[in-house]
Amino acid sequence: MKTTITRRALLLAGAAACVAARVGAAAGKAKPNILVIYADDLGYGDLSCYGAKTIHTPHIDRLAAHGTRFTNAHSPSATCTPSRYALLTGDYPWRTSGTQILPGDAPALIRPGRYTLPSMLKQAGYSTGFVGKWHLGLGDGKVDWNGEIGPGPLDIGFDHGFFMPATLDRVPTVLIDNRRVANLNPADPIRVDYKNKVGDEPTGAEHPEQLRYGADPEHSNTIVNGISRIGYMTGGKAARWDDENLSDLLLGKAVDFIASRKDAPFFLYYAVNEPHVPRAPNPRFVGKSGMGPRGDAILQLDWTVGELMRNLEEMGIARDTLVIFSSDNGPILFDGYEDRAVELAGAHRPAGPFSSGKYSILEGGTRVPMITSWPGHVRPGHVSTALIDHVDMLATLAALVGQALPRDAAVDSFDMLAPLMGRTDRGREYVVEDTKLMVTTGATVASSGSRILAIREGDWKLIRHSVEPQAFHGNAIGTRPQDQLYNLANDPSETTDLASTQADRARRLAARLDTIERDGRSRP
Ligand code: NG6
Ligand code: CA
Repeated sequence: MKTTITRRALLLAGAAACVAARVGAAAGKAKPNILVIYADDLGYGDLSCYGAKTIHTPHIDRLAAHGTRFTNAHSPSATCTPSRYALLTGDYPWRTSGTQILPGDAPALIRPGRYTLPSMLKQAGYSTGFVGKWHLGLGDGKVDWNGEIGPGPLDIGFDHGFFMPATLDRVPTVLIDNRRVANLNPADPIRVDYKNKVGDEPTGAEHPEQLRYGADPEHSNTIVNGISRIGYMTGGKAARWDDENLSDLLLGKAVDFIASRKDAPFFLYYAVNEPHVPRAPNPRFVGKSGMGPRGDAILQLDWTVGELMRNLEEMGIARDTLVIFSSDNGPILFDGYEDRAVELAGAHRPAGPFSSGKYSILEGGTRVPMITSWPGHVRPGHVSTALIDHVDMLATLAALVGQALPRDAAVDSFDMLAPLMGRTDRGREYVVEDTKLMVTTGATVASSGSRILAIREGDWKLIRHSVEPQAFHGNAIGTRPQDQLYNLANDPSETTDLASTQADRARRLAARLDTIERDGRSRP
């Protein structure tokens, strides 16, 4: 008798738990694992699921087939640091003046104690990991690469980090394991300088014959693995990454993190490098795209995504994991290195139907591929037209895990959970697009260009006037001394300026952009 009651009680309790779990999920309080895969300079047109014909990305296409693919997703900015800043803080990057492409020795941009995407998830009980490209600054001023490095990811909510300080093309070309450079031999200390040469290692400017491909003056400082970089470094020989194997190494670290945390909810921010310059994919991808190193790097990225998904399945957690795949800014073919990306592109349109790409205020700068997937939760095989921005990730994921945002945090982040799940195509009413150019002086880049903003409301887009240069590394910036107005519904490549024929609309949009800027916040 006793046994029966116990069994019945257990059954009832079990059923109640199931219902509670389902109710919780319906109320947006489920706690899936969250895997954000953030590509670097991948364009809207670079994937076959987004219409690329000459490049095939079967693994990412499969993610899209099982999930929702967005056609109106925007990165917060047309360059890396500002987009990542907004992704992690929920604030528009242009609200803070120093939010621009950072040198490899810049201090931490997101200061300790700041409310961030990882700190929010940590409060919600997640273990929080970061693997890959940082590029958000480290330390308080001058970083000592031979000691404890901080503040950094571990001080803004990540409890684990294995990462590159800045970009593939910037020194120091070493990896940081939590707070210390990995594999550093103390007898061979690292020194870094962005102005003057340190040590006696060859530079690209002095020894172009040692390079695997030529580079422009900004990328012609210290040579590491036959590739000249931005900035000078010496020492740390054993700690330097090996470009061809870096992607595999980071994948291994991402999988290790997942494997060690898979029994409780985890958040992994996996910031891959492909197809950012310098492109040096693993030999198993070389020559496979027919488009040179850039295309081969995209194949490497696709394979990497496939491996991650395979690992999630093998660990039995694919059904409990929300995957969000996107890119930090639009594409660029030539970005300082003569790797023949321009010559070998053929008919490939890296920004798809949009104009320009990275650095640009035109749509190619920030209209990026974005795919979400979570079996049983994200609508499968759906193509969503919802307008959404990576700045929304903080409020959206907070809604998912049931965390309330403090009033003064994530001031531009909107709860886009329903569109993220593919439940509705109603997204934001508007997004603000952003870019900030650099002024180059000799071998150093002095980031002092002005901020260029645009507002997109529905199909309409207003680009605010600016006197910035017209092109950077071959990509049109899209600025003019007067405001420009485009209707993206029938003019996605922004060729017909309607500012004078629709002056009222242009004025109204310009005023709205001014208000969003002046108010200091846009989240209600
Ligand atoms: C620019 C570099 C470019 C790239 C970019 C950052 C020059 C002339 N160009 O300053 O090669 O490194 O910074 O790219 O130095 S991003 O994707 O991280 O924003
Ligand atoms: Ca980038």
